Amino acid sequence: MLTAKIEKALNKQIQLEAESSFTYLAMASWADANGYENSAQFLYAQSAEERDHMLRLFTYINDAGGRALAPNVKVKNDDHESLEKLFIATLENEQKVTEAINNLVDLCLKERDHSTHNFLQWYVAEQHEEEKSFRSILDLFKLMGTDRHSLYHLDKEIGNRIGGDGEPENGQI
Ligand code: OFO
Repeated sequence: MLTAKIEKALNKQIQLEAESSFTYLAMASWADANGYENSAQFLYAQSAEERDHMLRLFTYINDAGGRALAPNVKVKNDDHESLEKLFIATLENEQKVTEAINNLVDLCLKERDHSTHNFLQWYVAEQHEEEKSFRSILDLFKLMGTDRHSLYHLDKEIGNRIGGDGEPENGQI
């Protein structure tokens, strides 16, 4: 049984996962429209992963006797100055999500909700992988540079990461 506080906090996390999903969808579209086809595929897959994260929360809340609420998502279809800037924004987004997960875990300890605490450990590990994944993409920009030739190869390399360890596996289109 979930306390009202935990149920509310889990529903807030649903909102955040949905926002991540749509943010990556908007980013994928920008990448697609700007000729970065492989990065676009990577981001479409990442968007699908975030939707899965959201659905996991739905199932958990409802299985625990609560009620998961469909999120109300407003997403900006931002223009990005460069592919590198776009990936800087992805890492910042992941860091924001990690902080939210950490706060949720703290709340579970405070409320003595060991079941939800246990459930959230999957998200703790996932956030570690996702931050690692986006950080390693940003390292590529430093290693390879950002001239046109480098960007062509960089985009290919990002595409190669789809389905690799800790990388997006679902939702390739
Ligand atoms: Fe949902 O894992 Fe990232 O944001």
